Amino acid sequence: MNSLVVLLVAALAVSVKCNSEVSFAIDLFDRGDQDKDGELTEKELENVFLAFDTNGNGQITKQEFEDVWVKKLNLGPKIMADELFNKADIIDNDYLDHEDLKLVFKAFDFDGDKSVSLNEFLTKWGSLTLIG
Ligand SMILES: [Ca+2]
Ligand SMILES: [Ca+2]
Ligand SMILES: [Ca+2]
Repeated sequence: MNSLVVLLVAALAVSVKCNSEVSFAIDLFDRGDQDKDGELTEKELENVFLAFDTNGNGQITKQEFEDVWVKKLNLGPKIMADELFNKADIIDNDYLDHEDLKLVFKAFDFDGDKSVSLNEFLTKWGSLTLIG
């Protein structure tokens, strides 16, 4: 897909969502994009992973995910954390590890350039049906 198509798809995906949901997604992207270059790299996603892996054992349990999402970062209700956790747990074994992380990154990186742009992020995010 060329970037214009990606842009159009992103615009379509976000247009059916309410504004608060889009700004929420942009806020999430912004938190992950530590060097603020408008792209999420695998390294930046890895840092997000580390923030959730509170005991540092390389696995994020649902409990850890909920605690960080709801209490530490105050991003939303537990039910939303649960749903995101289940979507991210692509290798369905009740914890998130680097294998899941790789697949999540791939799912967002539509053009395969090893970097997730804001458009890619919004397109994928718009296709996730989240509660709230
Ligand atoms: Ca970046
Ligand atoms: Ca898993
Ligand atoms: Ca990309």
